[in-house]
Amino acid sequence: MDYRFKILLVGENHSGKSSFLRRIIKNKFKLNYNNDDKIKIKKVTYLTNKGYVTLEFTDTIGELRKNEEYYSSNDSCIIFYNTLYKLKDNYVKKTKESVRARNGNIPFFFVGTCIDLEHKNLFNSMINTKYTIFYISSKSGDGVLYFLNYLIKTLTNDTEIMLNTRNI
Ligand SMILES: Nc1nc2c(ncn2[C@@H]2O[C@H](COP(=O)(O)OP(=O)(O)OP(=O)(O)O)[C@@H](O)[C@H]2O)c(=O)[nH]1
Ligand SMILES: [Mg+2]
Repeated sequence: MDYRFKILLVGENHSGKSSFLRRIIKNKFKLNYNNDDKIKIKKVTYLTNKGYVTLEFTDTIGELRKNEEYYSSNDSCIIFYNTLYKLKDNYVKKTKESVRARNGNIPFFFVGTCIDLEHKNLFNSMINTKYTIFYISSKSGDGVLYFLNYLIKTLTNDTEIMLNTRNI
């Protein structure tokens, strides 16, 4: 059986949304920052042990208001934040309200990026009992495959589905 899901990526400027996509689509990483000024739709199809899974991502830009027209008909939403900073409760609350108003009760995922960087806040930001956070580095690829498998298992509601790829 083949699957198709629409996934909304949100998160403040510099939170690592586009880098995550570059890693999972091209298996590449770029250190220089492109301040995205346009929303981009990117698709990727993976082979799994249960058929093909196509993920269609909407890569938004920092400001919530500019993105609102893209906020509907998604199957899931991923909230990104850079682990150099804290994931702000207020931001999560506002984003969830806005996304839920247009998509109903879709699953949310929290991704903390830049875990390859050494910084004193990382330990603190990992003690977060409110949300389950997936920690990744788009630079090294650490945590990315684990998160993708989890995402696909949740969306397909199939605990046995696994990506066939070794490229991530
Ligand atoms: N070291 C390291 N740098 C990262 C990682 N992820 C992203 N970056 C860097 O952080 C900066 C911002 O990443 P982007 O992926 O462009 O962030 P964004 O969320 O798409 O930002 P906007 O498009 O402005 O909303 C870039 O310079 C990336 O190279 C990571 O896991 N590790
Ligand atoms: Mg971007």
